[in-house]
Amino acid sequence: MSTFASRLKNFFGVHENLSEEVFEDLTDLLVEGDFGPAGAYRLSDKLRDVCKKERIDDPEGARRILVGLLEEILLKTHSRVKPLGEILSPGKLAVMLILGVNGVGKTTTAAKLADLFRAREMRRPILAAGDTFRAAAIDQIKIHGDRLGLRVVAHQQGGDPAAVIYDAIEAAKAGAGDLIIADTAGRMHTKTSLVEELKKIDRVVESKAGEADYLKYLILDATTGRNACSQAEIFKESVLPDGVILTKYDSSAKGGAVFSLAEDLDIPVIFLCTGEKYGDIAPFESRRYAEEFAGLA
Ligand SMILES: Nc1nc2c(ncn2[C@@H]2O[C@H](COP(=O)(O)OP(=O)(O)OP(=O)(O)O)[C@@H](O)[C@H]2O)c(=O)[nH]1
Ligand SMILES: [Mg+2]
Repeated sequence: MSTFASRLKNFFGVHENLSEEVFEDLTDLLVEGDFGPAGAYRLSDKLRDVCKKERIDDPEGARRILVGLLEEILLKTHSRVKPLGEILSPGKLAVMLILGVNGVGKTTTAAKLADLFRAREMRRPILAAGDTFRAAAIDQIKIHGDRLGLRVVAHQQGGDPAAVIYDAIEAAKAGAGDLIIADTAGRMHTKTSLVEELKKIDRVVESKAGEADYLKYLILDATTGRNACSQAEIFKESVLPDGVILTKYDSSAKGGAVFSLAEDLDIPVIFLCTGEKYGDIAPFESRRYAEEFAGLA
């Protein structure tokens, strides 16, 4: 259990009844847990209303209601997320574009996804070395390719990333694979040229992929708290992500930002990553996440 989850657990444990103060303190605590202030108020108010209506007067009962309300927030966006086995259309080429700012875990996650979809969905992934910007990025993805025994399509450093992904799609169409997972360079929103480059990659993939499934995953680092929401907001303006993959959830993340992603930005989390190994990735589960956040799991 994360430090924050145990604080939330203890919070309910120390109160004997549900005074007004409890709801006020809960609002503050939710904000500390990376909830947005407006969302934290809304949630506390709703919890107070439900407790009143259902005549719940004990903090443990309130916590059970809270978990239900947290799950409800997630389900607004997560009910449209398909289970792992239905993410990709059978027999169809698929392209996954991996996006995010520097250091969030894009390259590692690209390799994890390749491993997961090969093992669980019998896919034949090709890794596309779309980070042509950073020195050593191409070698890094080639190392993953070697370890996993996967084909890697790469050009020279400084090359056009859209061209790399174009070639990977060509290779797949020629029979080398049926799932392209394209790494990209980390980019900050302040770098207009990189944002423009991203739009170009998106246009090229969109037209080249044709009938293929095309999924854009935004990688967010759970330890960055509310900053993750700002990143998502900015990416959403240039390339709309189909979903988020939340990394480093193992590293004492508080986790409240995920509720804002759903409630304010309408972006669901598709996978949760909990470590550096290939197997440390799993489909996101709303109920479980809500329980863990509230210190119930
Ligand atoms: N603990 C933990 N570490 C992770 C996770 N995912 C990635 N990492 C680590 O985070 C660091 C950065 O990962 P990369 O995959 O290189 O990140 P990136 O976004 O490709 O980085 P740039 O290409 O430099 O923008 C590495 O040390 C990874 O092992 C995770 O889920 N948990
Ligand atoms: Mg990288």
